[in-house]
Amino acid sequence: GLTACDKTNVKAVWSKVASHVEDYGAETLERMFIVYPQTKTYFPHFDLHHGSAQIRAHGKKVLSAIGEAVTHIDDLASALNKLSDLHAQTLRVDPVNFKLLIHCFLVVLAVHCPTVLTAEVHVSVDKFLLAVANVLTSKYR
Ligand code: ZNH
Repeated sequence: GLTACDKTNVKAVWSKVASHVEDYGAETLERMFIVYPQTKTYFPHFDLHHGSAQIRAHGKKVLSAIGEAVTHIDDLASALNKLSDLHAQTLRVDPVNFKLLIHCFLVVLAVHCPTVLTAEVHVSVDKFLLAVANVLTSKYR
């Protein structure tokens, strides 16, 4: 599980991310679609070109949801309950894709917040995002 130190590290990172959720979210998704094109199959109804308003809006939603999870880091299961239902019952995103999204987000953090993302903080953020992904995929069966 997440240690007290992990939680402190994640909150410190989020203080840098919170005012950029749309930009960082869009960049995360754009990287994911380019580097792992199989992830595009979940978005047949989206305009996936560079600068797409749909990508920006969706990126903002995803990172805002992660921000909510940071706020409720001690109770991820209830904070993400509705999103967990949506991903399990309606979207049915293969869990492997969460790792791809997490990887792309870590790259975005490394690009935009290089001084914050020490190896130790990287570990904490990775653990936290895996915990979020575990909740979102916990109702699959
Ligand atoms: Zn998801 C949706 C979050 C992952 C796919 N998402 C969504 C939303 C949110 C989210 C917030 C919105 C909801 C509403 O509207 O209500 N996700 C999220 C998160 C994560 C995720 C936080 C991680 C961590 N997803 C994911 C992945 C994928 C996805 C990996 C694939 C690849 N999602 C999705 C889809 C959708 C969503 C498809 C729907 C969209 C539209 O709009 O249509």
